[in-house]
Amino acid sequence: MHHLGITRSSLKPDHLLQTPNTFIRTPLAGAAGVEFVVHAAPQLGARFTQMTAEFAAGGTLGPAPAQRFIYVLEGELELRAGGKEHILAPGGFAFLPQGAPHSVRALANSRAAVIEKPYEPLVGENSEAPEICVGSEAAIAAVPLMGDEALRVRSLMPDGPAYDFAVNTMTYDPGAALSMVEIHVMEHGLLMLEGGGIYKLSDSWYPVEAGDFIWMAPYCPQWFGALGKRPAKYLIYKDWRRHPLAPHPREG
Ligand code: UGY
Ligand code: MN
Repeated sequence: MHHLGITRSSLKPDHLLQTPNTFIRTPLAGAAGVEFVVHAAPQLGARFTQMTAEFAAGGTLGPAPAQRFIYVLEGELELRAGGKEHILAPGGFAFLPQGAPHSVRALANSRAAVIEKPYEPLVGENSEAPEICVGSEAAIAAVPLMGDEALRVRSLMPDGPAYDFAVNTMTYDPGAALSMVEIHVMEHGLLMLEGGGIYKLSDSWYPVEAGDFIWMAPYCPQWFGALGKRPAKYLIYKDWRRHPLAPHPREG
């Protein structure tokens, strides 16, 4: 089928909208029975990677090159980490600190969002080390954003000085919107999980829907409003709690 070169996908210097009709799958060293759509990577300008991992039953992820966060979209994953075994169903998630031995195996055909980020240790502080965290989104309290009950945030990552990134879900009732255009130093990786709406990125407005991925560079102006008759929900990564002048592991 020909699409005459038409897609909603768009790559600009400070953002990428990547829609499923432009996804290309690739195997990656270390993993078996898994194909990856690499949404964001240093090659794009991002300081983290975000992928969708598509597992055949029995497929396994290899060791992580950095900290790893997994959020199950579909199917069932068996995670072994910290001497325990966990079964992650849709909405289940896990954070594995850099270097934490673990294994991930799909018990059925499965899909998961996988976010990996080189750890930025705290300099000159006797800080605690980040710890393994496994949970389920359904068990996390939803907090209204800036008091707006129609826009609810669930923080999946533990928070505290040891942790250098955050992953949240944001759920918008139909018609709900961010109360302001945000411009901030943190970058974002965003996967639309449900519903849709309009995303403003820099000077462009895009219709977006479940399945789309967005990368926002630091300082990319951003705003979202939900449209339609059902809530819109996305999974969003941001770097967090590190001074912008602190040396980054990739830069030494
Ligand atoms: O956490 C955030 O920066 C979030 N409110 N950004 C966004 O939804 N684009
Ligand atoms: Mn933001």
